[in-house]
This record gives sequence, C-alpha cells and structure tokens, in this order.
Amino acid sequence: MNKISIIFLLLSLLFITGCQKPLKLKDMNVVESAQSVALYQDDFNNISEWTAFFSKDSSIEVGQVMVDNQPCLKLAFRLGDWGGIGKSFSKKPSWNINNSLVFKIKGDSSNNIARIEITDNGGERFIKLIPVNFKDWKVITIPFNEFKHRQDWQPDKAPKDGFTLTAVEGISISPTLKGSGVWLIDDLNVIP
Ligand SMILES: [Ca+2]
Repeated sequence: MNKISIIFLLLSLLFITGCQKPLKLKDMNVVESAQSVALYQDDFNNISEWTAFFSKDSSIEVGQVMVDNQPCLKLAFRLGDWGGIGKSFSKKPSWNINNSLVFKIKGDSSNNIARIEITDNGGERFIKLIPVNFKDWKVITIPFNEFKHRQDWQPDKAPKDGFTLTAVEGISISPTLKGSGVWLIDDLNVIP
C-alpha cells in the first residue's frame, strides 16, 4: 500500500468513526452514574411489557433493535391523530417528586416533539414535552417536578390531586405532531 492509500484509508476510518457520533464522554458518565444509583431501570433487554397504542389514522410500531451489541427500544411512527408506546408496571414503583427520569434517545430528521407521560397512582397523567430536533443519541434528564398535569386529556375517573408517585402505574412515550419517524430509546432510569 502506498502512502496515498494509507492516508486515504485513515481519512475514511476517521470519517466513518465521525459519522457514528457515539455518546460524548459526559453523556456516558451521566448514564453510568444514573445506573449506579437507579431506583428503577429499564435497559430494554426485555420489551414484552411495552405496547403500542394509536388512533385509526396512525400506525405505531414498537420493537427491539441492537445498537453496539446492546438491545434498545425502537419506536417507529406514522402519526395521524394520536399514538405512542407505553408500559404498565406490573410491580408499581414508588418514586417521589425529587427524583428524576434519565434516558437516552436517538432522534431522526422528523423534528417531532416527544411527550413523556407518567401515569401516577390515581391514573392521573403528567407530561413533559421534549423536542426531538437531533439525529444522534442524546441523554435526557427530566426532574419529576418539571412534569405538568396533562391538559388535553385525562382518564374520566382520574383524581386531580397532584403528582402522586407512591405506586406509579405506567409510563409512555409519544410523538405529538403529524408525520413519520423512528426513535431509539435506551437506558431508562429513575434516579434520586
Ligand atoms: Ca395524582
């Protein structure tokens, strides 16, 4: 191999590595420290409790894909009216308002806005909107005190008694704007 070929090869490797844009060290540290103190963890090795829900004019697909030999959650959407993916906790975790939700999400070019929704112990829905205006992996940290009572919909019998987190019923992730996209999610943790 001559010098030019070697330089070309090195540049190609650099380009490929650059394109993959792995998590920045700072983000990796956030995930690792979250995992070390987590009150709740979902690494998506088993996604059987995650299900899709959607309106007639939408389609939502929940699946598992491998990224760097690690399973993560895939949410593929074509949103008309409404839809998302969620998990009902078989063993309801007990959290408190000082805890935070931390997870990794890989965005796309859809520029959609994710609604992260927690169903508290009375079935009341609390949400946080996250603009997914990035294509790479990003670590999102949301303190529970940033979740707001969902205004556009609540179950009929849900009491409006604040974000009561002693036996949390479920969590869901939904696109909120019409359109198509694919998001990957990994390392969801609740931390003190
Ligand atoms: Ca409540």
